Amino acid sequence: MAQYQNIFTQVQVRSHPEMGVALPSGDSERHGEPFFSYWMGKIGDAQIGPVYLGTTGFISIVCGIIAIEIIGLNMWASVNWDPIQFVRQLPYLSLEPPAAKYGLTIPPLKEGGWWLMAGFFLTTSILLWWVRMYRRARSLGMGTHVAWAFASAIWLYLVLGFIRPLLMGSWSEAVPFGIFPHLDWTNNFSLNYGNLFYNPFHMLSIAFLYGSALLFAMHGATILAVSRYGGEREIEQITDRGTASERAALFWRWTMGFNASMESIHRWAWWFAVLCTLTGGIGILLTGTVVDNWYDWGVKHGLAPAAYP
Ligand code: 07D
Ligand code: 07D
Repeated sequence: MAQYQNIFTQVQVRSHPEMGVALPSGDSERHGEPFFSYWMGKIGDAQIGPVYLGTTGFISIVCGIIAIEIIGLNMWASVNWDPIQFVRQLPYLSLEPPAAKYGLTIPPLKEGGWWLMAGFFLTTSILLWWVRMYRRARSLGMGTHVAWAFASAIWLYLVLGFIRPLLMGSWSEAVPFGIFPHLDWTNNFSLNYGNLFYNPFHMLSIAFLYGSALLFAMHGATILAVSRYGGEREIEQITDRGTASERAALFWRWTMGFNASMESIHRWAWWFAVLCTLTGGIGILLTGTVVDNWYDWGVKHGLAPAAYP
């Protein structure tokens, strides 16, 4: 019985490496000699590789490396090229966007120019990675759901660092590159615009964030709980509902009267995740452009009390 109370993967497949389906003509070759890793097998598939690199993948990685290089070297320069201080202070170091006086113009390198350049390469890298995901899915004859979910995250990223700063007329509105500095930015953003908690889109985003975690926990737990009946073989369970799927459904109908289906649970998950960053991006876009103070907005619309007691 105990072996079914599993939270780590129990089964590792070992055979000849699976090379994958033939790719359409025009696609590049896959790279690397596949090998097996016991420890990766504990958390996923034991087979590593081959990897598809392709043109967009390659340019994306190059742009990503350039961005990280610019950010890292600027941070290192800010501690006078002291390697020990660089490591010690890394979480606090920052590459800041240009000052407000530069608006949307191109500032001198040391006063935000490097930030602009890093942002350009990071964004190019992320967008090309999106293209790669879309194209790889197409080449495999899959739907493009992963790419569209990623697009929702990219939407929030672009609102934070590009679209909203454009609308506000200044790069200074954008997020700095840095571990704690970007948290300070987040805190200041909320303070500057009258408490983000009163922004209904922040509320929606939080509900979808928490909802995503809840759904993920429920789904993960349900499938593990019926894995003794083969419940993790979800595809078979959709077309031929075996005892695992039936029990999983019955469990939720017993406990809360309603159950998602083997198919619909994944739509629930997709929509919750996508809506988290989609609504979030709307909330950030409205801030400072349409609404200057969310607390005042809340008072006006009967959401917040007029004065704290
Ligand atoms: C677990 C998948 C793996 C991804 C990881 C992130 C980098 C950055 C640093 C080049 C869930 C890799 C990190 C490549 C390297 C430099 C300087 C995803 C998983 C492990 N944040 N944020 C983090 C980013 C924003 C906020 C951590 C990115 C907004 C708060 C990490 C972006 C606001 C907290 C990080 C971004 C905001 C964090 C862990 C982009 C509002 C935390 C992330 C591109 C949304 C937490 C010290 C994680 C923390 C944290 C990365 C944007 C708020 C460094 C790349 C501006 C309140 N953020 N963040 O696990 O511990 O994601 O911070 O938009 O408390 Mg952030
Ligand atoms: C950042 C999407 C972009 C990421 C991309 C990934 C790489 C790395 C890595 C190779 C995360 C690119 C990846 C480059 C490659 C490797 C390893 C998604 C991102 C494209 N808030 N808040 C949210 C809560 C407060 C504030 C969302 C809670 C305070 C601001 C979320 C609380 C103040 C912003 C959320 C709380 C404040 C947010 C983010 C509680 C600060 C945003 C959703 C309990 C004092 C963002 C509308 C997300 C947003 C956001 C949660 C409090 C400020 C739901 C639970 C009041 C400025 N907050 N918040 O998925 O959308 O982010 O707001 O107090 O911008 Mg908040």
